[in-house]
Amino acid sequence: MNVVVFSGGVGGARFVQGVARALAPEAVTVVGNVGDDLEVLGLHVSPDLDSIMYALAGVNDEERGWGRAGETWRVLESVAELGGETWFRLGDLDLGVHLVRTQALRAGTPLSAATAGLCAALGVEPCLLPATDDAVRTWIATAEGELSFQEWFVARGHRDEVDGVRFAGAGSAAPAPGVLDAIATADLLLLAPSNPYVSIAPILAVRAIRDALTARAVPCVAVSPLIAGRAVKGPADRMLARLAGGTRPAHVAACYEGLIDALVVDEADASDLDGLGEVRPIIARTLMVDLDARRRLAEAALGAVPA
Ligand code: FO1
Repeated sequence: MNVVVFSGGVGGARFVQGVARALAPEAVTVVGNVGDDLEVLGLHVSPDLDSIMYALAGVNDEERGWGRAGETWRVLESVAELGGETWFRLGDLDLGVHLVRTQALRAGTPLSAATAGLCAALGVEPCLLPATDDAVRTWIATAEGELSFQEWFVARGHRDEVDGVRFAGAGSAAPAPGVLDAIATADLLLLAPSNPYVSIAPILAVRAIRDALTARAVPCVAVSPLIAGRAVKGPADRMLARLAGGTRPAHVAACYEGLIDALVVDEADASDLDGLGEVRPIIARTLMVDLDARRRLAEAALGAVPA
């Protein structure tokens, strides 16, 4: 069974780990969000691609949720001493990835090819593709004005309430090579339990990707990022309450109108399924505490396709 998973960073990466354990690696393609990408200290950083890549390579930092396990911060200390920018923390091991990627991009290598090179070097077997090789960047409308994604998320700790989201560059962005082929040959499409507004929406903002999902001939299953109306981490619950009018499963499903056939919801939400319409609920334990829990959650979503 071939599967394509659309994923953001931390939560999505954990789910992708489960999918990669439930299936043969060559059956899995992950399409990652690039709306969070930014330049730090002159280097191109792709936080969501890296979270997925590190998780699949088994070198991710479990506790922090982003970056590499066993990280050290000597370069950051030196940057701080020199008065450089330290608001976005790049660890020493992580910096190696940003250096190699940035050099490749400056030499004209597309982000998808640079990502493939990094994944191969780290022994990642599933195929990891950026949604696009073009620059799509997420901007957040707040009462303080429009903020770049990482200024809102990291520098300001996503405290500002969100009035709207914009994906600069999405209008003219093309899917990265391999994305549409993977969708066309998939038996199942999965939307990871990532933030619908800032992790999955920037992927779907690439018109040809959204069109391919709308015209799908195979099931598409989303996994809700909320448990009993609360996000495990991050601002997804606050954003849904403000932008979708609530945090029930029906509100999550509404974010993906016309794009999903089933929604995996937590056992805690099993009695709150009104308003799902055509979307079939799949009840599972969605808290991804360890690798077993991630695999079991993936298997619940994969169950949408008869074996
Ligand atoms: N998140 C933070 O909250 N603070 C950071 O300093 C930070 C640095 C960072 C460096 C590399 C990387 O790949 C991710 C990093 N993240 C950091 C996480 C990341 O910005 C967000 O979790 C995602 O963009 C949201 O998916």
